[in-house]
Amino acid sequence: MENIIMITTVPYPVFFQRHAELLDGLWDFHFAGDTPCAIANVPYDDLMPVPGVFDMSPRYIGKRGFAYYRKKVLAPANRKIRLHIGGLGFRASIFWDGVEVGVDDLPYSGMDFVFDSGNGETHELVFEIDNRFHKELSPLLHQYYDFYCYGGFYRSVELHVLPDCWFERVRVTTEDLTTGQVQLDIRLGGNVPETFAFDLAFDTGAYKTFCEKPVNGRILLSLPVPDFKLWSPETPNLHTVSLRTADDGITERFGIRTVTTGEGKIYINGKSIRLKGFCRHESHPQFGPVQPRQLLIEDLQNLRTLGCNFVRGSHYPQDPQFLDLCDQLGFLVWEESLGWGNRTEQMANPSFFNSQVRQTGLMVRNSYNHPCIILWGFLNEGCSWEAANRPLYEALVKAIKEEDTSRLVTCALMGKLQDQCVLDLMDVISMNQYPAWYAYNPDEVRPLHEIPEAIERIRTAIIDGGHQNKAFILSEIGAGAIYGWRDRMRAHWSEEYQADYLGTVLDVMKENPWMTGIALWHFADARTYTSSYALGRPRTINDKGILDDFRRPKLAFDVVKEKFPTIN
Ligand code: ADA
Repeated sequence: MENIIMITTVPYPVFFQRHAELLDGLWDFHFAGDTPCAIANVPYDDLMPVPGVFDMSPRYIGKRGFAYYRKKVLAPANRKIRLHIGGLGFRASIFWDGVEVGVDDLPYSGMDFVFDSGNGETHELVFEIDNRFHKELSPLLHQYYDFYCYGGFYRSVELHVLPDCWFERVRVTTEDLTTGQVQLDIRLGGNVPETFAFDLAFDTGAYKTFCEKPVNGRILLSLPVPDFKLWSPETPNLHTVSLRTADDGITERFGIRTVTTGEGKIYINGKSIRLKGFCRHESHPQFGPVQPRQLLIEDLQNLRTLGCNFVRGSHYPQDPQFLDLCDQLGFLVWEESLGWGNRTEQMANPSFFNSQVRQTGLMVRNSYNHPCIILWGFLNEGCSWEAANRPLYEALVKAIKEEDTSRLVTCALMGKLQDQCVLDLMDVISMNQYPAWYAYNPDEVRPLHEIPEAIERIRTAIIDGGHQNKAFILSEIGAGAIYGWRDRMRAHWSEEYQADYLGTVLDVMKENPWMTGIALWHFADARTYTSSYALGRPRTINDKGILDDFRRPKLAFDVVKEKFPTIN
């Protein structure tokens, strides 16, 4: 059979030769509030789309509690079923024909559940979604986070019917840039035979048959990719590898590239590069975290126009659709697991600690084949200056390195560099700073001079601490601007102040080549908390975006667009 790569609407990996169905569409819906329903007696009285967040729809806006989604699905009797959830929030109990088959308790994470289909061909799939804040049940999300925490399906849901022995994933790791040799780490599931025969093809090449002996369900193969082309930001060449048996098939997409660091720089394929970009929330004023392709394309067009080569996916595992596009368009990505300003009390909580370790390892497994990802991060602005919290940082670095030693590890620190107790764990040092916004001197109207002073203090601390051989990323810096607010005084909240602010930041970056990278905070305005903290967030929006939430450019857009290309 020709090597047919199914062009599906879901991101890679693509499965073929098995029944793989997208369950997106309209589901039966009922919102129950604080009192959960018995699964058999849910009074469905509405419809809701998947993907979609019910708490942004007018009837349920802002509501928190138990929400029930139901869909009738067809699946053959007595087969293994794989349910893939692209990402939801906060948590969901999953029921198949009234029986609980799993709990998805990792917001924004792609998760798989494998279970038996049971008798009959028509089945009832129900999700009981809970979007309430709860320290034990949902330890990864908190009301005080500076981004709104939605309830519903953030990404697509797929249902697969599995063969007796199936392909889980195939991880592809670059081994040699000169020969195009890659390592294939083939992961199998189900009843794995002692000897496993399969066909393998790169790109649209001919299939070749292999017969290997799996060890613990894994097969490692090192093979050169025929007619290989390297992946880089300038030449984002991608390859695919397809594996098939008589009753299953998988196509993974990958890029042949290396990312390394040394002497204070980051190298792609041995060539040093400076990272110029933005932090980006998955957020839209009407659809929340659900991202139609149109939005993804528009955001990446804007980033390209701004002269960016880099995106920090803040502050959670990213939509694989977005990562696929970054692969194709040659953007470099920092992907991080979910965390925001977590303090010692949370880090000591076993439920939080374990959820952090689980979601961080899962993020790496899910995103492993994206060449765009060069940095793994976690615990944004966590309490990294108290030694008591070091064990969690050590556990997260371990969770990453156990899955992937081909990329760099960092995390966005806050506070003073001198106070940190985790720098030795980081391949790259990253810090968030907001001089002249959360200004040091409240008596000044436009304290822009604080920007070069703050960056010079960081430089001094790096040298004094002996860290000058580590690359440094200014992982956040920015100022708020209310879209449409123009002010002759060019003071806080005006578009003018933000334009002057970011212009100053990029002038400083241009004069300081030791700054390996920058991620301005942030790309587009995004809804945030609706608590008392909101007094610092007009309209409950984090409006430090260079575009507003509808992607309308502010004055600063043209300033950054002019300056980024001059920084090399
Ligand atoms: C922090 C945080 C961001 C955002 C920013 C701000 O650095 O990491 O998510 O909250 O501050 O706007 O103050």
